[in-house]
Amino acid sequence: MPDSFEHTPTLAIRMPNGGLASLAGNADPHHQVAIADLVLAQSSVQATIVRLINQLQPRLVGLSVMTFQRSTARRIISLIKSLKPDTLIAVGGYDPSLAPEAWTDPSLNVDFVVRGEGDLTFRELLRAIEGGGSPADIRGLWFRRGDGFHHTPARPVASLDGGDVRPPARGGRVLSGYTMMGRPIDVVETSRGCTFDCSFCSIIEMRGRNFHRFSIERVIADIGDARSRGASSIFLVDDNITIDVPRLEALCRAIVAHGLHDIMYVVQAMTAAIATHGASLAPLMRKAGFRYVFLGIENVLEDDLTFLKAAAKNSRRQQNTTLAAVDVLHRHGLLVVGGLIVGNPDDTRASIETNLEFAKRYVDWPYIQHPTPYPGTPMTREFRERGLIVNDRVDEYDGTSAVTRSAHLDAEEIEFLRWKAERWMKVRHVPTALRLHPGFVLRNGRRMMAHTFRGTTWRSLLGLESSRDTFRRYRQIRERERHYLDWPDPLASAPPARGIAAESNTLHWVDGRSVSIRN
Ligand code: B12
Ligand code: SF4
Repeated sequence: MPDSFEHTPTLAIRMPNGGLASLAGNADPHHQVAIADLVLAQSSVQATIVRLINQLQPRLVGLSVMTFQRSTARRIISLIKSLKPDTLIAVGGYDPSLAPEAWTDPSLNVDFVVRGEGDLTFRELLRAIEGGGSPADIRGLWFRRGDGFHHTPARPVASLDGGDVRPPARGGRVLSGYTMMGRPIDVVETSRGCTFDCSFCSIIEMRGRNFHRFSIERVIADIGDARSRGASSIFLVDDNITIDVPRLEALCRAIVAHGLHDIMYVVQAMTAAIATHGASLAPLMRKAGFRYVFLGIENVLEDDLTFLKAAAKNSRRQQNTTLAAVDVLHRHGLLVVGGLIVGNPDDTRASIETNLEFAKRYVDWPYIQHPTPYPGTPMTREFRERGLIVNDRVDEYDGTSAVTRSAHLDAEEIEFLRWKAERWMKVRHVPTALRLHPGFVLRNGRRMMAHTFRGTTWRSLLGLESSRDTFRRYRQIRERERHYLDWPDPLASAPPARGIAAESNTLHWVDGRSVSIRN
């Protein structure tokens, strides 16, 4: 998908989608697989799709979709079908996995919805298409037959140590330009899953509470493969690599032993694990080339942490570990990307400002979001029950658009508070960014600032208009940015699929149509 969001502007950050390379690596080798990460062609999405479809004449196109990318995905499918009507369409990733009913409307032309991990399901699907087999025998699949969608039992999560899930095939990428502040970047997985159950996170509904590891040898070979293709920066996209700290330490040692520590690593981590093991872990990470650690702080107030069910992963002996984690990382020269969530159901202006103040003082790069009701999360149910969801346009579910209100503040006010404070936190990171990526910052600093402060005019700079006016202009710009291609959304005139009848075999659309589901 081409859709990006506020904290990863494509001017500075364009990362590959790890799921797509994994699918390519797990297709049988005689297939020709092309991977098109459309974030690399954000300003020419339509032309790029037309070119690729005409050149490659694919038998099947698969799309990897997050919830906020739904509308773009529908447009892309419609465009592909107009160019080559016999193309089979598969969708996978978090949104189709957790809201498959959103993909079954006949006007969308989706043939297959792959739920959960796709590596083996997709491999078997290609075999079935090729050999005339029945999709009914493939686990983890919804498929169209006649005018209805049928589904097969869920596929158990893969245990990653047996070699069933083969390494990614990066060679299939047909677009170029992946970057993290000017450094070529790639993504590598070392494990999948998490044993926690934070209420805002999709992981539990996606795959249950479990943790599976790839062998260190495989991870090292995978990093080597990424480096041999030019990567000098790697994002470890594990759901929660800090579930097994001794293994992370072993990985750091192996990175150094194999001379792969000239790469700059970025990783996501849990504050309790870092606070507890940081004294030994952080120096090892630094030695191995880790630089930015994305800390899932979520919130610095206990009531909010309880609501987010994130207290367990952020506490040690009932004490919040955030400050200790930030401190130990800083002492060892690591930079903190601070993941916080503001706008929870009972948040007041003061509680949001406390969190923003914390971010201002302690984190190097803010990654502050609003609670977003993604399909299937416990948090979504709670927001719905309390009647706090004010926006059901899922295209705006990008994490930085507030789509829920709190008991005390409306959604716009919540977003305004974050937006106003966060821009200046980003400015404070400029000297560090200049030190780490001098060429990139010197070349692009002005454009980066223009992006961060979009909506600002001379009038706002001179104080001739209020920051609320600037904010409104920013939101209009952001709204325009969401249109990546000039092609109609096939569902634009029909209401989106909602209202799934829970235990029934028939999905009912709001407009009265229905599709049958076979168990
Ligand atoms: C790493 C990561 C990121 C990285 C992305 C780096 C990159 N380019 O890959 C960063 C930090 C930048 C990021 C940003 C965002 N992310 Co993110 N991210 C993740 C994370 C941790 C892992 C994703 C991953 O790469 N997994 C490894 C790969 C191999 O697995 P996978 O993608 O699931 O793919 C497998 C299956 O899903 C399936 N599959 C996937 N696509 C397809 C396609 C087809 C055709 C088929 C058949 C199968 C299939 O098969 C794959 C192989 O098994 C997840 C999950 C989590 N625990 O939080 C969230 C997650 C995916 N992110 C999410 C969101 C919302 C975002 C943001 C919008 C906001 C945010 N929370 O930061 C932004 C948007 C980014 C953008 N496009 O602009 C949500 C999605 C929820 C939803 N319902 O849409 C998740 C689930 C987190 C959550 N909130 O619960 N993210
Ligand atoms: S610890 Fe991280 S990956 Fe695990 S449930 Fe919480 S937010 Fe999701």
